[in-house]
Amino acid sequence: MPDTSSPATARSRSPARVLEVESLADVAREVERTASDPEGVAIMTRKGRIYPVRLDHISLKAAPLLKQETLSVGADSAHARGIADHSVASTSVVLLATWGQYQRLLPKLKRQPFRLAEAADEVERALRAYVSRAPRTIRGPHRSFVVGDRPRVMGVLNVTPDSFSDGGQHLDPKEAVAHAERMVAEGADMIDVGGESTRPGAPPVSPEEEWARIGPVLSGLAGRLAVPVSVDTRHFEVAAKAVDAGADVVNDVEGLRSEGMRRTVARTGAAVVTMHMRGDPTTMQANLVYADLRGEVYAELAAATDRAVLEGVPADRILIDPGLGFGKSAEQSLELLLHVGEFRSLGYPVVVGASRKSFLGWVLGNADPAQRLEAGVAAAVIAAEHGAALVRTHDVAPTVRALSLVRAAQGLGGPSPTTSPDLAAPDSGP
Ligand code: HH2
Repeated sequence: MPDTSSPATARSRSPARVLEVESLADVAREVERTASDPEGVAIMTRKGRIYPVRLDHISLKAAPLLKQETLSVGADSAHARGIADHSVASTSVVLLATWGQYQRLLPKLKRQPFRLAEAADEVERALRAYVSRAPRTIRGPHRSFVVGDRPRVMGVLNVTPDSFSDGGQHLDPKEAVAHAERMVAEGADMIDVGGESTRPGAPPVSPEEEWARIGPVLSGLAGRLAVPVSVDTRHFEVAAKAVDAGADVVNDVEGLRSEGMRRTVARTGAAVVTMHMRGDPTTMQANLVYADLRGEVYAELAAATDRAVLEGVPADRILIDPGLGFGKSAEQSLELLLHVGEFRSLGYPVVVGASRKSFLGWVLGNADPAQRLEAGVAAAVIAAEHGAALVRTHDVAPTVRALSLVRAAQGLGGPSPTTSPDLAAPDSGP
């Protein structure tokens, strides 16, 4: 295409405008505004946006077949150059297709050998999960809560002497309860109570010590808050006692790695935030090498949640978190934040904790967590814009105010009546 983008180039009478469309509903609205035939709106909407989907471990036999099938519906798929000369045994693939093309492609793939049927099921599942913006009610043992209706805020209550940004501030149970009430008054939708710092290099705390810190706070909060309480712990003994004391959510920064924790969560009926971290806080920053950061974090969260579901944790009580700053460099945390919407493809509500973290300090060139407020709020806005359901923050009031703008922006369009994102719907269009 010759470059005619200079403003000096003579314009036609009708200047062309590139449209910003994120969802199929956005596409449908733009098509409708042309006063298009109503039947045509649905057909054309399915063509209006490409959903790139990544698959790994596609075999040498399957990849050319996949390419052929995607081309046959007018789409395409990228794979390793070595597939052509058989110099690789398998490849990663990026499918490049519109919704309508997937509607034709997936049934074809389901009839193909070499595990392409399985791949088609996976793609279908990911696409459905990714586009779904339906609110969900999550049931805890004491109360239910809704996510996905608007970006929600989890207020941090660290009852520790050494947390990286607020250590020692809420050690007195009375003060801690007052701080929780203050955060709820500021608009927090959940309070996350923790008794162990998990900052890089933090010394581990025994379950007994941890409970001694948070037990009195949880008792003090019981029956006082209009929002659910979550307990930020790696210890199943602490999680069990906290649920008994009124917590509805277990926030496990070790991502349900421990069998005891999986059993406790299944037995108590708690909801659970499954966060990604390699190693533990003393070791996690020692090895920051990922061949494919987002792919590996995603696959490890998929494995962790699959295992939990197999062992009795209901899928509709699970939330996931990519774990910014936990075994990630600043650049890696930023990459995860900017692509956090991808994690919606797993089908679980996504939690993001960026507040005051060192990757913000890296961007700002400052070492003081107290100087990271605006960047933390910006990170919360980015996460919410990308569809995070819950944002974990120390700075509730400014975050709630900022997210009310995201909520307003996301709510402006509303769903389009003519768009069905159902992949199973027969595709009448070309
Ligand atoms: N970050 C921290 C602790 N818990 N839980 C989830 N789900 N996601 C997070 O990003 C996350 C978390 C670290 O922050 P903080 O609690 O303020 O620090 P410390 O671990 O030093 O107490």
